[in-house]
Amino acid sequence: MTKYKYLQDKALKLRQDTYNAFIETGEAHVGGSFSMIEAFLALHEEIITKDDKFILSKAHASYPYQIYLRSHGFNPKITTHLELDRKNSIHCTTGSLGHGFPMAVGMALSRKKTNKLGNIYVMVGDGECQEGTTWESSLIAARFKLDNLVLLIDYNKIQALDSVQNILPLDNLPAKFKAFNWSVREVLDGHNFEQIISSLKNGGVEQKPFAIILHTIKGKGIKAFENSADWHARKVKGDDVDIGKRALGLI
Ligand SMILES: Cc1ncc(C[n+]2csc(CCOP(=O)(O)OP(=O)(O)O)c2C)c(N)n1
Ligand SMILES: [Mg+2]
Repeated sequence: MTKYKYLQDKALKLRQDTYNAFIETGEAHVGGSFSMIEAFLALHEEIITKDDKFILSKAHASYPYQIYLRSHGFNPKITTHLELDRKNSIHCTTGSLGHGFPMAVGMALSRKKTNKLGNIYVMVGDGECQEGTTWESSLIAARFKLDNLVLLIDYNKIQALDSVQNILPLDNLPAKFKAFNWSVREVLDGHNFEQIISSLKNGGVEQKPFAIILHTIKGKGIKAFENSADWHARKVKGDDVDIGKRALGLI
C-alpha cells in the first residue's frame, strides 16, 4: 500500500462522482477535468490551509472542483464554468481562458502589499497558456517577487480541438518560466501523488513566484477517452456511458 493510497481512493471517487454528474446534466469536460484531479486533490488535501486561496483558471473543469467543495461543507452551484461565490470558496469568476491567472497575480500582489499571510494557488491549462495574459502575468509576478503565488500548469498537451503542438507549441515550458525569473518544478507524472506533493512542498524559493508543470494525461482514468481532443467537451451518451462506467468501476 502506498503512502498516498487514501488519495488514490479519493481520486477514483471524485472521478466517479464527476462522471455521474456529467451523465446527469448532459454537460461534460471529461478530458480537462480528469487530467487535473490528482494535482487538485494533492493541493487541497495536503497543502492548502485556511489562509490560502485556490483559483481554477481552467474553469471548464469546474465539475470536480464544485463536487469536491460540496463534499467539504460548501454548497456551490454545479455550473460549467465558475461564478464568483466567496462564501462557497469560489474567489473569482473564471471560464474565459487567460483571466484567472492575472486575477491570482493581483491577489498575491495585494497580499504582499498588505503583509497578509497565505498563498494564492492557481491552476491553468496548457492551451490556456497560449493566452497573452499568461506572459504578462508572469512578468508582473516576477517583477513583484510574488513568492506567495503558485501556478500549477496542467500540461496534458491537448487543447480543445487538437494538440497544443499542432496549434501553437509551448516548446520548452520550464525554460520559459525560468527565463521569466520564476522558480520551476516539473512533475513528470502528474498523476503520482508522491511526486506532486514533494514538488508542492519543496519547490518554492524566496522572492520568486513558483510554477509547477505537471505532465498529465487528458481524460486520465478512462483509457478509451485518454489523450484525445475528442473528449475535450464531448457529451457522455450512448455506448460511451458504459465504457466510462466500466473503466471507473461504477458497473
Ligand atoms: C478566451 C477563451 N477562448 C476560448 C475558450 C473555449 N475553450 C474552453 S476550454 C478550451 C481549451 C483549453 O485547453 P487547455 O487549457 O489545454 O485545457 P485542458 O486541456 O486542461 O482541458 C477552449 C478553447 C474559452 N473558454 N475562453
Ligand atoms: Mg490541455
